[in-house]
Amino acid sequence: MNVNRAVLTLDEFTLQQLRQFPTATGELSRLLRDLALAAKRVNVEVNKAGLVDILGDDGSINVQGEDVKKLDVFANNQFVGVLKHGISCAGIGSEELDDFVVFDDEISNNSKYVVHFDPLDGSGNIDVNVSIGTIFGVYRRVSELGKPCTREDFLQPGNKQVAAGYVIYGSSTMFVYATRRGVNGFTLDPSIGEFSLSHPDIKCPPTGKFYSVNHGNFFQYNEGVRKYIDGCQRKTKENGGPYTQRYIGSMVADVHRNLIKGGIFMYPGTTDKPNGKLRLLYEANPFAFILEVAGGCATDGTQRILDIQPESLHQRTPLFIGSKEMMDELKEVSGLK
Ligand code: AHM
Ligand code: MG
Repeated sequence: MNVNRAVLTLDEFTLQQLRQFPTATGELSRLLRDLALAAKRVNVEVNKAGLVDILGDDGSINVQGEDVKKLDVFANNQFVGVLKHGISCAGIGSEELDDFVVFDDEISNNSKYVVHFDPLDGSGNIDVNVSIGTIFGVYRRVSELGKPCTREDFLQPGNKQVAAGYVIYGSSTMFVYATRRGVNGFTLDPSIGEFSLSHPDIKCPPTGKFYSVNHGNFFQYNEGVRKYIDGCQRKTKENGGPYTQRYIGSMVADVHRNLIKGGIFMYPGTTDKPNGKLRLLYEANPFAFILEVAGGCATDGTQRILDIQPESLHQRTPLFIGSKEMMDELKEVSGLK
């Protein structure tokens, strides 16, 4: 029977991939299935978020604020829960938690992977109905199997990721993940409650028209970055322009658009915050991995994001990421590396 790959579910797809490696254990497929399950649960709550205004006590800013925070915590609990109760993950690092969590039970101690995630990125956007997302990076542990995982497992550079992905809770809900073999996108089909393959083998166009940056910080960027942004505004038909500036303020949505359509996303260091805002382990690294597999690249301005040796769970990094040719031009104009 001929299976139309456009309707393969996420589980079917990962199993199909697995069949090409007869020695594989299926642990990564299970891990992805666990993450997709948590994503579906979060999706249900995110979709109801607007009702808070109707159902809340008095609709004051305070109540809304607390509720938005609760959704962050809810999302975190869902992802921690599926990974802890699954059989593929030895421990996690999360934006929501102060420190790494080592699961330390018999099954988890024999699991191959550790996962970093931001359970609900861009959550400041919830109360205005703008897309938000989940971001994750998966690493093979380096510590001895059979024992609790260690700090060393969590502090590996991004080039050691075996998989990375994101979920976008937008006009539709998508689950996109990359392994070294490719990037594939799945859209949630609400009628069957499954993620179905809608964007096979995603490649980031080598160039595009979108540049995404917080212009409000313009005068806090260094001279090279300002020069590049100035150049983006001056692009004409003659040199690949004109460009369009698009900045949602929700990294998952901004980078997703640029991945599909071609573009560049920047969160540079500022005079106030030299390392910018974004976090290395669960924001920059997963996207850097995905973009590189798709043909793009990512830097902190001095080196490849994926080569940074992490020192702590919540460390921040400047981030420049996107289509290959636009990144080359950024480096040329700004003097960044
Ligand atoms: P968060 O982790 O607190 O949600 O912040 C991360 C978000 C990114 O999704 C987005 O790109 C960035 O913050 C926007 O920040 P700014 O408003 O400073 O431009
Ligand atoms: Mg975040």
